[in-house]
Amino acid sequence: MSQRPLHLHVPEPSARPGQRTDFSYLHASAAGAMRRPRVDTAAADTADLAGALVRVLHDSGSALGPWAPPLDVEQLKGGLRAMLRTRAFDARMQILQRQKKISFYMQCLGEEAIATAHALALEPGDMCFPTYRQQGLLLARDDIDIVELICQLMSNSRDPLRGRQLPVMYSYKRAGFFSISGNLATQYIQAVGWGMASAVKGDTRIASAWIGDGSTAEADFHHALTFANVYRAPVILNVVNNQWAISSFQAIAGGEGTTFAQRGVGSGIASLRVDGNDFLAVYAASRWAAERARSNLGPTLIEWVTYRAGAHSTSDDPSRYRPADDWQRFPLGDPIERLKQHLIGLGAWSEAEHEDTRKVLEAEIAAAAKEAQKSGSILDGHIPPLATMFEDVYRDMPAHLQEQMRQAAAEYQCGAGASGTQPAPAPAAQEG
Ligand SMILES: Cc1ncc(C[n+]2csc(CCOP(=O)(O)OP(=O)(O)O)c2C)c(N)n1
Ligand SMILES: [Mg+2]
Repeated sequence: MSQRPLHLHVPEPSARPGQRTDFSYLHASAAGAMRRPRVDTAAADTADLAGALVRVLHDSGSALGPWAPPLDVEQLKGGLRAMLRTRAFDARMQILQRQKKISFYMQCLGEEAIATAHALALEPGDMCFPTYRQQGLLLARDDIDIVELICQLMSNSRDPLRGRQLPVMYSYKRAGFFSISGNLATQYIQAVGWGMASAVKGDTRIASAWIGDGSTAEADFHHALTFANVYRAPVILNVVNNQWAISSFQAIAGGEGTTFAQRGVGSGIASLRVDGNDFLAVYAASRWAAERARSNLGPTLIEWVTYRAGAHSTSDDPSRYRPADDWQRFPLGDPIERLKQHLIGLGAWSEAEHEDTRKVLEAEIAAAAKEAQKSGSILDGHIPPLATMFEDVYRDMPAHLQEQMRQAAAEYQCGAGASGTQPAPAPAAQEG
């Protein structure tokens, strides 16, 4: 028997700055190669789909195989526009953060297809429980005022959340967008609970839960899978595997040697591993999962394979821990470029139209940012009145809070309900 000392295995990415990542670990299947089972398939029968990669868009731009969805040209153009809008929004907000008008920002660069195509696959009334990287769920819609979104980011006097949430942690009940929590993974079990409640009430609305690769290491992820499986909750369990959790490679959360989708199969849940940079595959898999949930066939876990092209947040510098050319070399490419090539291949789009659309969207967002700044920013202290922090918890404010509000008003000379300039700007947020 061996007497050698024991040791642990600590997973490492294949490359660090200055080296070249070996992306063979992704095990990407060919476009069109994976079968599309009936929606009432048994969880165990999805094992092959949880280990491979469902893809529709070929490098040539053609849509291949049984997952190719029946979207018409106008819907495809709408999807491309939603992705371009999301990217333009992120780019502008990144600049505003560097100008110190926003304390903190998180981009979804390179991941735009996931939220925007998923939004197209849901029905009004369904409820998403997103993370901070699904702004595409909101930006894909025309009924969300982007000026209001920017006011939230600026924590200014028109911020609908009145400065109580970190920038990017939006809340839009009417758009089926549950308040984002800074405590990772909590929303996963809440989504399952919401879906169960919908079933208990005999409603027809389904839930969609969101989590990142790193956050699947939280206990809430596993609790959510157990409840979703046991009660066949009407929920889509999205896992966005963008390869990184700040500076931790996805293998550290358990993605080495197995996939996140395979965890779903092991928990008795039908699961798919899907190319998250392929707008058509994202839409098709989301529809498949939504149909299962709506037909009382239970939950579906979908691992979206993508790449976090930007920094984790404005507080992060990825050049310290990963090769700078990773995104250029990422085998699943850029979701916008891929859908663009598909539309050009169909004869429904051109480089010139693409450029024009990009410019129009950039102008729309620049104008919205200008409008939002009229309500101030953290630079000039035009933040919601201090007194508002005592409101909205109790219908009738208890005496001790009334007293604290009075003391705060005396201290800062800003009466209850008064609006206007605060004594000192809020310090810049430093969240991960
Ligand atoms: C419970 C908890 N632990 C740690 C953090 C700090 N934190 C914020 S984001 C993040 C990384 C999450 O990575 P992942 O789940 O892969 O999502 P991604 O940022 O890649 O979209 C960490 C560790 C937190 N907010 N909450
Ligand atoms: Mg991640």
